[in-house]
Amino acid sequence: MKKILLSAGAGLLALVVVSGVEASAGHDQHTAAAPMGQAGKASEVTRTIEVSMHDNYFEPENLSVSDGETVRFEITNQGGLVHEFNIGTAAMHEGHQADMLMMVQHGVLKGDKLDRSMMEMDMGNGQTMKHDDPNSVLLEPGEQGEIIWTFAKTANLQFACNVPGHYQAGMQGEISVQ
Ligand SMILES: [Cu+2]
Repeated sequence: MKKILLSAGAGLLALVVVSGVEASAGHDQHTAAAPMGQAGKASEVTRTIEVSMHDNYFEPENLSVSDGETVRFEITNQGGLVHEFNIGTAAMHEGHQADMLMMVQHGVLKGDKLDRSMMEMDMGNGQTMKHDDPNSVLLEPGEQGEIIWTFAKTANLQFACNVPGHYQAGMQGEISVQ
């Protein structure tokens, strides 16, 4: 069976949404329908939201945005562990948790450290464990990241950390799109 190694986030999302099957690499989020919105342009940003990540919760706890709004998220990891900020539906987060578990099993993600050189390595099947999709950032303690996202009306949209155990511990919040 062909098993996906972290095409992660949006690439995975497009394929999951469209076909409901496991993806084989491929980043076709630009061609596939993207019902939850899409990567936004800096020139279209109308609001900046600061998000801080802790062990194991987000601040703020929930978000409210408008349909069509482009938001810049400035994300800071203030915790002592690696955390992710990922925009997706509940089903997408569940799928991404399997990818992140693989990152832990391969030693790419170790508690408070990310082996970024290992994320670039070919896993022997032409795929890598890269984590570079536009709907997600993965940060070590103290690191900062940014996402620019244009929202579309979506059911069950959430921001979440899919590092194993963190979602279940409470690292998830609702994004209501008005
Ligand atoms: Cu986390």
